[in-house]
Amino acid sequence: MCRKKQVALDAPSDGLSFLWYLFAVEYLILMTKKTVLITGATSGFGAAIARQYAAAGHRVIVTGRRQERLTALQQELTAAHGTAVLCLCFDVQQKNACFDAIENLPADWQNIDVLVNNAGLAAGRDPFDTADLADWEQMIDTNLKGLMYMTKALLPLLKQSKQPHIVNMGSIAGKEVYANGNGYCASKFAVHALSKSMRIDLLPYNIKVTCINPGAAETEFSLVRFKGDAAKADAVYQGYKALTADDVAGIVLFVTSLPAHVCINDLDVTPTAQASSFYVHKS
Ligand code: NDP
Ligand code: 8X3
Repeated sequence: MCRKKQVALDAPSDGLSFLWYLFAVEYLILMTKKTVLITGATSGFGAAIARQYAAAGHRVIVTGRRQERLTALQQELTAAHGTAVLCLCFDVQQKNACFDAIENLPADWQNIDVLVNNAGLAAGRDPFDTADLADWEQMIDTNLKGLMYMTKALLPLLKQSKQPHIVNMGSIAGKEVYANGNGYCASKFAVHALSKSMRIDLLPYNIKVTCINPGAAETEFSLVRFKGDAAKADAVYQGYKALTADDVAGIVLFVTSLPAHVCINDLDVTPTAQASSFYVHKS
């Protein structure tokens, strides 16, 4: 809207110059429009991130394992903003599926500027000695290996971008270990370490890397962690105002909208009522 007003104010008056002017404005708009790939966009942070990028005029590629949710999101965003949306349905635990999805991108979707490595989960919250091995494997395969596969697969395309940025969804669980957090905390400590490592190794390519470390946010996270036990999941968010998916999405949009020479490397964000993994003020 603002851009149109600007065109009307500054447009030259003779016909040919006006056409060139329109062409230049369209070109500038195209240059500022990014293509953003978000993993885990069928729920929570990922869906909110896709909505906020679409609302800001960017093109989005949304991924996840639930096709029906991807299709619904695509229809919603196209209807609301006229956004071009590409859905890719696959499991980030499957190495070949990650590489196939990226290697087979349609030609007009290969100019990716931002990768948001968001797909992830906590499975269980049990002491180390009784924790389920399959839960550990799923968390390591998704939160860590899935993130590594997706980043490796996307790097050749990101290196072509003029404004490349990788945003990794860490957690305060990747900064401080808490009781019974074992496998989940380990996976998020690894995300934090990898983010720092990527930041160093990708310096020559001008690729920004940001690790965002949220505290408690009310999404489907706890429902997944407690394997569908809604009462246990709801209890996590009672007695204080947790973060929302939109709060975190706004931060992702913010960190990827900074000037080219500015990079936020690591960002912790918690509800005001939460000081750390250990201290939550509940009423
Ligand atoms: P949700 O459960 O609401 O969303 C998780 C998303 O990850 C879904 O879209 C899910 O899609 C996707 N996902 C999970 N496993 C896979 C897989 N194997 N392959 C592809 N996609 C997968 O949780 P949140 O939005 O809260 O979580 C998003 C990220 O934020 C996670 O990495 C989580 O660890 C992190 N986080 C969450 C916090 C919170 O308190 N909520 C705090 C700090 C970090 P689908 O099931 O369709 O595959
Ligand atoms: C999710 C936040 O504190 O439940 O990563 O681990 S916490």
